[in-house]
Amino acid sequence: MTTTEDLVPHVDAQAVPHDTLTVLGRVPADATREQAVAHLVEAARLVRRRDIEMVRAAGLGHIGGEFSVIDVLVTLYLQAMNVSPGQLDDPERDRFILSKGHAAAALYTTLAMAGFLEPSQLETFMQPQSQLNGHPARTKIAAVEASTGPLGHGLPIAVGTAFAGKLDGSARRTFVVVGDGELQEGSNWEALMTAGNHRLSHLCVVVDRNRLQQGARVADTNDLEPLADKLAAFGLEVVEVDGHDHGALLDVFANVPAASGKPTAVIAHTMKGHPISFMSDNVAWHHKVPSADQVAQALSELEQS
Ligand SMILES: Cc1ncc(C[n+]2csc(CCOP(=O)(O)OP(=O)(O)O)c2C)c(N)n1
Repeated sequence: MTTTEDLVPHVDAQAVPHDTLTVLGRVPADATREQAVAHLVEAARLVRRRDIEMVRAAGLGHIGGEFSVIDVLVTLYLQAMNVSPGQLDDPERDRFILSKGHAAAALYTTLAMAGFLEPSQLETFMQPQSQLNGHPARTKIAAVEASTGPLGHGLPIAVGTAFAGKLDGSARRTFVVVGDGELQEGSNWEALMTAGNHRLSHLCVVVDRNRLQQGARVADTNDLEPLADKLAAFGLEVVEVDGHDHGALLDVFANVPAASGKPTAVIAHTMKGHPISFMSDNVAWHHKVPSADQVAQALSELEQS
């Protein structure tokens, strides 16, 4: 990464063209598997379109780690999780926490795609007085279950949430997404130890294993491998999956809680910036803001994807 690439350009939000998000909503209950996957693929494409426009308009954001996690978010909110906009006061709803809170724009866009936010609200992303901060705040958005941003906090909150569900004898599940770079924070391992020890079977920890963090590869910073063995040693049921394969993700999430009674750890192998050619697996795109030409190229690639 060069200093020039890391500069945040000044962007006139009014001058940035954007689409209104087409809201597809949840996968219909009577959809075949093929229809469900097609629905999720199209939703993820639309979410990525809107996300990159939002980041360009705000002049801020974390587009690389947003594009790596969007397929997971869309699969959870549009099909796998038992939660809908009318259900936010239902104690039995499934819970979701985005521990890698810097990917907030991906969460907001997915929430809008699932009907939890008005598409017009997305236009306010990171503007003064907006509810849509650069990191999600539970005091501002009803569908956000936990405020996150400082790495290493969301997973411990999720473990507490899942523990509460267990004490209640509830069937509700708690899903949490952590970044792989984030897993270098020790608080995560304390939380994982608790989850394993207390056999929090209704907890599902998804690791967005894109192998990049801010400004470096994870392996060159503090290597996590052997990650699956470590998670298993902490008492989790470990599954590895292609984090961009909606069908495979559906199967994995349908298996939570695991028959073993252990919490589930899903290592979702993803690519930062996926599927944009100039962003994919490119360390420069952690929080770089695309130029107008780069937005146009990305939108054209998404059109063809
Ligand atoms: C405690 C803390 N330290 C540093 C940061 C700044 N920061 C934001 S994102 C990031 C990299 C995170 O890497 P990873 O979890 O792999 O996220 P991804 O690459 O998927 O975006 C850092 C260091 C932060 N948000 N919180």
